[in-house]
Amino acid sequence: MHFQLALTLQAIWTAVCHAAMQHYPAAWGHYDVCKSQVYSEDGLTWDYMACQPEAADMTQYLKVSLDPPNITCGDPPETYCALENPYMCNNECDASTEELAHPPELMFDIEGRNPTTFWQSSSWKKYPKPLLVNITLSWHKTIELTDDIVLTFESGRPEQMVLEKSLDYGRTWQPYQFYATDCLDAFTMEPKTVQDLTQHTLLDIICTEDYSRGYVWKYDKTVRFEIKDRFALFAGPRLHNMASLYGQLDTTKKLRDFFTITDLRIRLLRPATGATMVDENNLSRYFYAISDIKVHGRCKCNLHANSCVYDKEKLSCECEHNTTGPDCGRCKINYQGRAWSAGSYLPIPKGTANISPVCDDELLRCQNGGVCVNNARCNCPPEYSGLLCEKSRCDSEAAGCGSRESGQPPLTPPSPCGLLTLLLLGSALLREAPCWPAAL
Ligand SMILES: [Ca+2]
Repeated sequence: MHFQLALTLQAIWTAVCHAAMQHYPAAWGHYDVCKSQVYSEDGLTWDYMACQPEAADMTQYLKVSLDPPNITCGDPPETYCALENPYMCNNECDASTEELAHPPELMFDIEGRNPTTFWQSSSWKKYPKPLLVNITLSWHKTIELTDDIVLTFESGRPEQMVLEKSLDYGRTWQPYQFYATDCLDAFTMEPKTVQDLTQHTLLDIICTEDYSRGYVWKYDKTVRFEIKDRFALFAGPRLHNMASLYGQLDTTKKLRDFFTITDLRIRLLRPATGATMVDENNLSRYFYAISDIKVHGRCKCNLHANSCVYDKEKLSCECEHNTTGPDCGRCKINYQGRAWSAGSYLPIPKGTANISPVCDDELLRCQNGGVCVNNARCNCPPEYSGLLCEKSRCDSEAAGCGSRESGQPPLTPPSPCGLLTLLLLGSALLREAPCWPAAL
């Protein structure tokens, strides 16, 4: 009867586990579960899976800095004229008056307000010396871009600019894309668009004229770096085949790194002039103003975390799979028996945590002849029990060694009481333990 009850409980547990398995989203791109409990022939164990945090608006977590630092308008106060109408000079900037100030934070506030809020630079007073501004966005954390970077200009889009990225916290920079009204003239590059790219040239850095042209700037204010169009080269036009993209990301480090950043830098090289000649008598028409910057991405956690926390102005992954570090980039102390490695999107459909060959808990070895199975539990000899087979079964059983004397091995699957205890206590205990006994 006990055995029947055990089977029933096992059936219930299997059903529960199966229900938990259904939690995996069928669609690619989520990976929101890092591990789940499964009941197998060997008992209750953890099933580890590749996981990653949800994509989010990353502008809430960045630090912005400008170079030159005093390039923001309003100190001293200045009056600006409209680009399309030099006689319309009612744009006043005064850093000491809140309503008239245009600090950098206004590039990241919540839009939808009317009038639009924006950062604005000083005007091009020193023409013909170039009006150069670097806007650096720093996360102090590696993040993976998941959507287009979109800049919205209120001043007319610049005639020349470069978007750059860093993967090493701003020590070195690489261009992401060049933007110009005339690519050949500005950068001696042939103009291209993202549509010219193929799977083989996806990593090419191009100069585009798509976002600089046009005097009708009031209706065309955005400058993009097209992430989704690049994803689509592998995932299809509507990103319906993310499996293909993730497969590529898994196997091609360069591709993965391409979408990974710690910092972005917008190098503004020449403001909109709206005409072939710069009007030297009215340089108050030329400046940069940006109302919004969109950067969507997720913390890079090497597929070892499904959440990322922002604490003390710092992002860090909440690591699973016995890993640690801001990016889950190394094994936890005492879990360094084997070399660290990133999780994998493969195999389809849920990916692997790569935990087995990753982090071996050297200090929690199974004792008394127990064998560690898949780094998940200790398979104890019949006469021992406990997390690490450290308990003699005779000591732990109230009835002494009755079961041994009768020559019967311990019940497999575990006794109903043991299983109930597992059900009740297992969740909390298993979180801490890489190894788990075959039976209590
Ligand atoms: Ca704004």
